[in-house]
Amino acid sequence: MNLIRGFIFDLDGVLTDTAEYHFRAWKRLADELGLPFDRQDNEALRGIPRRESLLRLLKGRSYPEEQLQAWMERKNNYYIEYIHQITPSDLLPGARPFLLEVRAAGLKTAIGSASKNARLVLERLEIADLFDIIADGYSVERQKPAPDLFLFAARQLGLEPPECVVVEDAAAGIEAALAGGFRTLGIGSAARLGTAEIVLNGLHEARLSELLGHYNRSTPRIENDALPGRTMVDL
Ligand code: B16
Ligand code: MG
Repeated sequence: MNLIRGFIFDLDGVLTDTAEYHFRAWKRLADELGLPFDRQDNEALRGIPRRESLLRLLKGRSYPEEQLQAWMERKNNYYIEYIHQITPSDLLPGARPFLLEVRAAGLKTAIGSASKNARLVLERLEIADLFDIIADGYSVERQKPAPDLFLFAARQLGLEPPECVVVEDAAAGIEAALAGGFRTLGIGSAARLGTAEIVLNGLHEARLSELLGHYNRSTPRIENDALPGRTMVDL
């Protein structure tokens, strides 16, 4: 059995909540294009890369590549405008203490985010120095739900997938982690993340010793089949 030696954190939705800023930026573009877009539509874009998000917003209608690029750039400019407002107070509850606890325990830490703006967000949050490596929207071609980004992160850390816990808020991210053979910790609703080994409402509920106790004494497949979406209380 592999002991846990590292944690790979998704960024948006796990360490900070940029979903609101993505919503405002997509909404502004959608309004300009006269397209419907609400918060529910935005929820479905969690963890989904920029291009795929735009295609969903356009509801399958096809446009020339230059037009798509121009709209993506416009949305991203709006998004960057919003994320410049981010400060360390935008870290989600429990994020910093848990990161510090993981590092103090001698475990490795990585970011595994689909976002091309991940570095800027980490700088604004003032936590870039808490990660050994950063895997972001520039690191691999195939995005979540392909496992490539997390495999890239594990390789950079010098670890095997079963030695890493992937912490994710998106179904596409949990799917990617499971496809790569990683251990999984879902953040958010169990309805959305039921295939994760453990699901918590947020990192404020995470207790490292209990999590390690769980991951280090079990194998992922048995847990996934038998105990989908366990909470900290069940451990
Ligand atoms: P960008 P994560 C994802 O980040 C977001 O959840 C998703 O909503 C966004 O479209 C994607 O990054 C791409 O972001 O436009 O900044 O490159 O959850 O993987 O950290
Ligand atoms: Mg996310």
